Amino acid sequence: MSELTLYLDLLSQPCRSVYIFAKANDIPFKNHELQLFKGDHLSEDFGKVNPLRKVPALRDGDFTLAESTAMLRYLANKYETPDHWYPSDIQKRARVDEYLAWQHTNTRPHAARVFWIKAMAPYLLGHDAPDEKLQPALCEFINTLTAIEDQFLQDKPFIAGDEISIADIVAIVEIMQPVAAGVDVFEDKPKLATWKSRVLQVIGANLFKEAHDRILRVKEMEKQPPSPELKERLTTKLDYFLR
Ligand SMILES: N[C@@H](CCC(=O)N[C@@H](CS)C(=O)NCC(=O)O)C(=O)O
Repeated sequence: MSELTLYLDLLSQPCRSVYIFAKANDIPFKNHELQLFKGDHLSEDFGKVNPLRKVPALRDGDFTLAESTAMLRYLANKYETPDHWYPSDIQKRARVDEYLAWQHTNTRPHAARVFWIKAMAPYLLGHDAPDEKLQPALCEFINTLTAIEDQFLQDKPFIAGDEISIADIVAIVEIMQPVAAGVDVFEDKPKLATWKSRVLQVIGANLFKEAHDRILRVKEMEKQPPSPELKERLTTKLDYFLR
């Protein structure tokens, strides 16, 4: 079998999904760590792996792939992981696909917006973002959590039913981004908190902790101001979230 390389920066939500899935399934891979803050993804070499210059990226022999959800499906298919991760039953699989499609315009951007406003703004600007920017972002994110509880989980243990799937991994790592910024996401959300415990029970608390180690220490960044180059690069992104 060809050598699998994953290009990852575990500060990134989609990277953590792919990392956790590969590790939880004992899929052998070379971890090519990139540091987005150092601009590693802008190098010529990385451009050959992913011309979109985003992480995660995957190389399997001569084959390269972008987009975390495509990678999760590829790994599940190629390594024939236990069926529950990406079920062969077409209706269960459709449930997984439903969340994977929905999150692109819901959990992912809403969690990212809270993270950027609450954690990245103080780092880049040297002070908190105005509350009138944070509150609507939090509101939007909380509505997303309610939708996950009411529409996706309903009364099931996991998104696709009785067993964990890649949709649960994608959801939990997205939800952890605002947690890292200091938001008490699970307060008043007992259903979500119980679901999180179930997910951790399957993937293992140690793996979850290891994958989230850096992001959960992100507020420590504030002690050291960004370089002018980093500040310029990230401020463009912050402006987008503060729009
Ligand atoms: N939809 C893509 C998103 C990839 C993405 O946006 N990655 C971010 C990190 S979370 C990135 O590489 N950003 C670098 C940049 O935009 O310069 C996926 O799920 O893989």
